[in-house]
Amino acid sequence: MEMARIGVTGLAVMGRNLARNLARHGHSVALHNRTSARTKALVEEFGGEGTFIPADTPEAFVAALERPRRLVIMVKAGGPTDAVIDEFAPLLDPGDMIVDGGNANFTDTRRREAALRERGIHFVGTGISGGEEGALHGPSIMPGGSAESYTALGPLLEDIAAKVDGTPCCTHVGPDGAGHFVKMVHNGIEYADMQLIAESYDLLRHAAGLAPAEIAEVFRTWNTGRLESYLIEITAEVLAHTDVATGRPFVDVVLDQAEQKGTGRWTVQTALDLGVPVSGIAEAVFARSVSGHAGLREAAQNLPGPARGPVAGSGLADAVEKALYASKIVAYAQGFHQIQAGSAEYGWDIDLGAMAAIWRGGCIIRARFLDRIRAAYQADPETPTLLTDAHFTEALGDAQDAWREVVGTAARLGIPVPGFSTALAYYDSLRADRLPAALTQAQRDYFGAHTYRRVDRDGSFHTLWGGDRTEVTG
Ligand code: NBP
Repeated sequence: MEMARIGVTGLAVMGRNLARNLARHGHSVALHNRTSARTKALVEEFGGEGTFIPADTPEAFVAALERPRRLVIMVKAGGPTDAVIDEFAPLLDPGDMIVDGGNANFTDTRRREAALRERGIHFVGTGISGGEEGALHGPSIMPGGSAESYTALGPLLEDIAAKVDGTPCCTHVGPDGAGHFVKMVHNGIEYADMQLIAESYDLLRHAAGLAPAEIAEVFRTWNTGRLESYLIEITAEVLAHTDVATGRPFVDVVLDQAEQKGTGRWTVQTALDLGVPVSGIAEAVFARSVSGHAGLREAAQNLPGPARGPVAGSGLADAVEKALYASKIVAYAQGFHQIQAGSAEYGWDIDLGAMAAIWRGGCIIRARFLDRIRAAYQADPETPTLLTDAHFTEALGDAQDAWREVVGTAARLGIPVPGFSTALAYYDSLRADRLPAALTQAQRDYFGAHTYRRVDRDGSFHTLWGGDRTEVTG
């Protein structure tokens, strides 16, 4: 009987395209899906693309796999993933590998990895970005799990990953949940990037007075420069599109209420637990949340605001480009800070430059810019923040006047720019010689005797606020 090098269970859009990608690269693929109609449909439609071995039952599927077995799960994250693991794990032997390519929460991945490790099974939580098209033509792949499992899986995953300058957008991220953690932060950064692009559009529309088709041209131009990226490219496409039914700009017929669920929210929740200020990602998640509160927005429709009208001057688009680039540097610096903190907390030893390298292609945030980040970590792997890398410091310095102007203009016109504003506030907070946190600490000591530290000597202190205000050691 012919054996398969790898198997995929869960053949909805992602699993199906991943299986096809593997087959197109010459790997024989065993196929399984809870509802076997999907398995049949795949073989009928795409059977000619490579060697597929369809299986109707978990037993037949497992029996079709070469040893050690490589089994990829591509089902809905959460309960379904646990259900599939419970179904398949008893059929596996020590040394076999289960790859979870779904969008799992990294804490679930840590739990599953620990439980399966006890049985000698490698559980490889793997972040996969690039959506449906990426899964078929080359995604960015972020596998966690043991280094041993990567030896067996890496060559296959690198084969099907996107390539940039001949380098696969796939590398072993680190043990247990590291892969899903990095995928989570990737998605958080994606939220921030999209929010900054949305604010740029809003400013060009309502401050510069440009029409969507004109803004599409601005984005097309930006896409030939340092902002070149998939997200900028598709923004131009969307803005240039006209709604067939009404003849209006497509962006004007789409309901302006976004959802925030899953990975963006997890990124912020995890950042709070780790104590990492990812304000750019948080503002992006909150911006979607605000947009979705239709009743709240309706109730606030008549709140007073300034008159809105296009501002004079043709330099606004250039200023917005600078503000966007500077804010983007901040958002990415915050995301990488979170990966650094997660890596330290969980002992993952993640190579930050390698993460930037595997995001250069295949994934939603793919961009020329990521090569700069890779280079920054190559120059100084221990850098506490990307902002102090020479290239980024220069770009921020060059952008800062325009950045402040743009945030000021937005405030004057009543155009919300939470992403731009918070990025600038973060930048100014890090730069500040003194922060008003000193006053905060003093207040806390006043009402709660929480103590404070002093600038001029070690130790903690408390002032007897209710008494004679002498200072005692805390
Ligand atoms: P879905 O997330 O829509 O899941 C559908 C698949 O899960 C089907 O194969 C379905 O089987 C299976 N399934 C469910 Br639901 N419950 C099951 C259970 N209890 N036991 C066994 N199988 C079960 O598919 P998708 O959009 O292809 O995404 C797959 C994974 O990849 C998800 O975790 C997703 O978050 C992740 N992801 C998706 C994208 C994307 O762009 N779509 C990108 C990156 C990652 P059935 O056919 O029998 O109902």
